[in-house]
Amino acid sequence: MSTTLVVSAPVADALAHNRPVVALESTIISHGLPRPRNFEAAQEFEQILLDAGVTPATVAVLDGIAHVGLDAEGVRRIADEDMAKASVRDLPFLAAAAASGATTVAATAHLASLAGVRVFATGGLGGVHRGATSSFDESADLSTLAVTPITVVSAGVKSVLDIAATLERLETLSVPVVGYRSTVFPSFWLTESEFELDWSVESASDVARIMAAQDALGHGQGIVVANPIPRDQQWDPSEHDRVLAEALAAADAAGIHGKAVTPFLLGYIVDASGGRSLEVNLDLARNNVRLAAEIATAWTNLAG
Ligand code: PSU
Ligand code: MN
Repeated sequence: MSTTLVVSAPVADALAHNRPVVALESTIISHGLPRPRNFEAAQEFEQILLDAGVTPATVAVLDGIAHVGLDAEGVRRIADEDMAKASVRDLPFLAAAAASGATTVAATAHLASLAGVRVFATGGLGGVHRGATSSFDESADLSTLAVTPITVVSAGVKSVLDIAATLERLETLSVPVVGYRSTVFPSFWLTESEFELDWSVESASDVARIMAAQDALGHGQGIVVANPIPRDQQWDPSEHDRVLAEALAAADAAGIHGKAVTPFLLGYIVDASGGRSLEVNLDLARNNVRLAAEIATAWTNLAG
C-alpha cells in the first residue's frame, strides 16, 4: 500500500491474524464533542475496545497521510487541533497538501474498508437534512455506505435531520438497516423515532451471519446497525423537542448551510441542553462501541 494510506502495526497485525478490529471516526472527536471531553471520549472508546480484546482503528488524516489506527499522539491531535472535517471527496486534497483532517463516517468507512476493516462504531450517522428538497443537502455518509462493505453501528440519525427521508434514501441505495433488539429506528438521543424497521436482530452473531450472507449475495454495500440507547438513559423527550426547535431556528437565523450545519446544531444543542445532550451522546456512543466489539468478535469467529 502507498504511504498515502498507513495501517498501524497493531491494526495490520490483528487483521493478518483474523483478530477483531473496530474502526472509529474522528469527526465525532474534532467537531462532534466539545473539548476536553472529546479527548477523554476518544481514549475511552479505544479502551472499551481493548478491554473487549478488540483492536481499535481510529481513522484520521494527519499531515496528508490517511491513518487507519492512531497512536496516542495521533488521538491527542484529533482532539486538540483545529482540523478540517473531511469527507471522502476531501481526502485527495488533504493528501496532496500534506494537511490534516478528521474523517466523517463516510471517509472513515472508506479508509477503514480499504484497509480490510469490517466493523465501525460511531454515534450517529449523517443523513438527509431538513429542507433537502431545495438544498439537496444529503450526507455523503449514505452514498458511501452504498459502495463500502462495512458494518456501521450507530444510534440512528439525529432528529436535526429528516429521518424519514434518510431511511428512504438508504432503501434506494440498497443499504440494509437492521435494528439491534428493536423494531423501531432510534433517533440518536431518544430510544425511538416514529419509524419502524423491516428487520431486527437479537445478537451480534446474527449481524455477523448477515454480513457473511451479504458478502455472498450482495454488491458491496455496508450495513447500518441501529442500536437504540436504553430507555432509562435517553434524553427527556419533551426537553429534546424544545431544544431541537430552538437549534433549528438559530441555524436558520444565522444562515448556516452546507457541511457547517451539523457541527453548528450539535454545538448549539449541547449548550442549550445544559450539557444533558452531551451525556446522552457519550452514553450512546459507548453503547455502540461495545456492540461493535461484539460484532467484530462474532465476525472473526465466523471466519476462524
Ligand atoms: N452525527 C452526530 N455526530 C457527528 C456527526 C454526525 O451525531 O459528529 C458527524 C459524523 O462524522 C458524520 C458527519 O459522518 O457529521 C456528517 O456530516 P455531513 O452531514 O456534513 O456529511
Ligand atoms: Mn451536507
